[in-house]
Amino acid sequence: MNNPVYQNILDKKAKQHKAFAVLIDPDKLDVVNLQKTIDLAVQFKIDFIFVGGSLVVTDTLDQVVFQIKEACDIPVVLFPGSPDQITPKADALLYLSLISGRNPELLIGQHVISAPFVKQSGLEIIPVGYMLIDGGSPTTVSYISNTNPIPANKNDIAACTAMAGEMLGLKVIYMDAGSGAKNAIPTSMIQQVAKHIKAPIIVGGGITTPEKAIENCKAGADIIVVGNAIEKDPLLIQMIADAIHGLN
Ligand code: 1GP
Repeated sequence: MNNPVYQNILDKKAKQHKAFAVLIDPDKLDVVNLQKTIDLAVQFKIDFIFVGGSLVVTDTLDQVVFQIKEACDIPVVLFPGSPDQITPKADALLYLSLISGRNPELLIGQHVISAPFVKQSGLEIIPVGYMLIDGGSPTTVSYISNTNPIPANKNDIAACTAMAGEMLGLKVIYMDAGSGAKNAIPTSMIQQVAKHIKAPIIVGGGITTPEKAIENCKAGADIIVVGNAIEKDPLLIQMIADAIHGLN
């Protein structure tokens, strides 16, 4: 199979199985805490491990992915904040186009520059329409990307953006309030987007409770991503995993 991770996402969606992705920021975890997170992810049958951050300042990406791959079979998916956050050791790459923004560099510019390098990596490439939604305060992503997020009460803009992304051929839509967002994405916005597209929907940013994860899944999210809250309390992995998988 050429696209095993994407196919895995599609298969889960077809069965209406909701998935949980733990986001690991290579800057934030040392070897011991990373191992603890991996062990919990295995124990509670996490579906995907996303690796990345909007500001990866250390050079540990390779090492982090290597450690995860050595320890488990959970698919490792790169969620890069910039084109240099790529390692062939991962299973797949979320190839992000920041479709909520109007910064040409993040819509296509950086992709052109890094294309040969990305292709050479041999990674499974998953084209993703990345939509930043206002989470109540400026996030690293909005600052670094120099783009405005979609206002949290503009469901129609979110739906039209997602529709356009899907029609352009993007395979997955990622709705993100940004890491550590004060407010997670409103349920009504997820519902509205889900009503208008068939592509799988990833939702993340500011999700800190199992209740919120369930609410988002019911609204139409296919994959829930949690990073920040788990860095603070790794035991949340069990609670959120049980909540999401309890819906399946
Ligand atoms: C951020 O969607 C991810 O890009 C996860 O956000 O760190 O707030 O869980 P949190």
